Amino acid sequence: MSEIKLPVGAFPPDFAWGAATAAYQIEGGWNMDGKGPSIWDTFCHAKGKVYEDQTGDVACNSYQLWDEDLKCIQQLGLTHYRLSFSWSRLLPDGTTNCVNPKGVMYYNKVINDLIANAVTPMVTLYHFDLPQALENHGGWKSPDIADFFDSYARFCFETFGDRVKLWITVNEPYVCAKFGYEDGIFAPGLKEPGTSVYLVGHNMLRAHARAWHSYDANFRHLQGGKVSIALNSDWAVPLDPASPKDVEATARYMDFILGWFACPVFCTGDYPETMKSRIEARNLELGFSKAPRLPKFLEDEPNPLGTADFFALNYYTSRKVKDTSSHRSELSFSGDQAAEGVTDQSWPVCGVSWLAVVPEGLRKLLKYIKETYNNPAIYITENGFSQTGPVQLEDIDRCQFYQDTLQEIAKALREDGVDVRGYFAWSLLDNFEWTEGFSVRFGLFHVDCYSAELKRSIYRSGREYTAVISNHLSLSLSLSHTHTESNLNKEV
Ligand code: PNW
Repeated sequence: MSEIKLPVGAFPPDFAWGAATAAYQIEGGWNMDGKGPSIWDTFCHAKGKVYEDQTGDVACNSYQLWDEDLKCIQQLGLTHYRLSFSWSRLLPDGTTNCVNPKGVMYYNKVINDLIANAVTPMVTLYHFDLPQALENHGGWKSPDIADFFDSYARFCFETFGDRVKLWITVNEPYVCAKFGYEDGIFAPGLKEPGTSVYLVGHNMLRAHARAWHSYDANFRHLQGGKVSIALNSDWAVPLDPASPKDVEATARYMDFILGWFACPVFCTGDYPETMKSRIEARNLELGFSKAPRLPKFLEDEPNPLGTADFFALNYYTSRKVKDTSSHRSELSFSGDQAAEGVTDQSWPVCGVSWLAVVPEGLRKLLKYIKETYNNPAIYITENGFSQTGPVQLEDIDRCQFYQDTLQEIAKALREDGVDVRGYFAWSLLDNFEWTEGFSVRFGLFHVDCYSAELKRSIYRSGREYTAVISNHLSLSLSLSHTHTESNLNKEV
């Protein structure tokens, strides 16, 4: 077996080696044991939304097959596992008025099994699956959502925080807001261009800030954990580096994806100037004078500034950016952004068309985050490579991808001095890839979601990742022995 080769000592001894999943994508059991419906149940059950009308009703059936997932985690030798809680499995109507004991039991078992196997859990509270009952109340567009989310978060800190020390409040507010409310391709499937996207993003930041402050004030001194928000970002470079307009558009592109959330949390407590000025200019241009599209953070509630104990980054791909500010367009997010991202001919595409494979973009993005957001501790909470068409367990191109990506992270650590603390491969398992259903596979383990057994089979990339982790751990162990020995010698 060929092996992923990495420079000796490239990663710090306590580096987190993880894999990630999300509740709706793997659990199934959509209406079992008292779980309430979520917006993804509703979205998939309406026909014509998802590839071949597939649903997450069963998915990998991790709700009943957790023991099988645990075996996969053990086989890989992960030090960390990132999972998400299904809000409506714990709180069927979204509120703490009614707690589902079976849901609490399920996640208790998962967490306890992980810890018993020396695997550190990282838990995401919200990965796209809002309880339908809260959607009926106005969902993420309602200002009340921050209260509901805060109560849910407190409930989770109280119930699981004695054992869970790494928390993510919201996964990818950009994707939730843009795909769910602008493009309508994710639940709840609304197409309200140029308006709801900002309101939803804003309420996600408000909800996140509330939950972080709750943790900080009530749980941190007892539990000693860390709380953040997972932000997805492309890496962007100007299409024509000699064109000042493309250069400016590239900065704007980054601000409209990453800065939108990272600037309020890590820099200023407010949205990037580029966003504020572009949206203002477009309002004038289009004669839009209704309520402000980009909401303001109010003085009388917790500000997002400083509400992340580490930087959680999901990176998948890169783009070349061209300026589109002279294009005519209706009210829309992309009209505000006025920057279009295209892929380079030389970048291979894996599986889905949006996923150009650009591992060196990750190193550049890490350096950009270090420089722009005040040198935070960074966990790469998602990164992966998809496969479509016939299943290939000998996924050599994915092996190459992990090899290249880990090399780039090693360079970021050693040459650029970026404080990278861990890496979570997306994903532990092939799973329900949202609008693409089961047609797109990201797993380190293959799961045949069309068969009743839902057997897990390791890909070659899974075996190679295992070797990387075990090489790293044995090296760190032997280094720490030498250290202790030399310390002992000194003391003598
Ligand atoms: C992430 N894009 O979403 C999610 O956090 C995962 O649940 C998902 O399975 C994974 O990436 C792979 O897609 C994204 O089109 C979905 O740019 C789409 C995009 C980015 C992230």
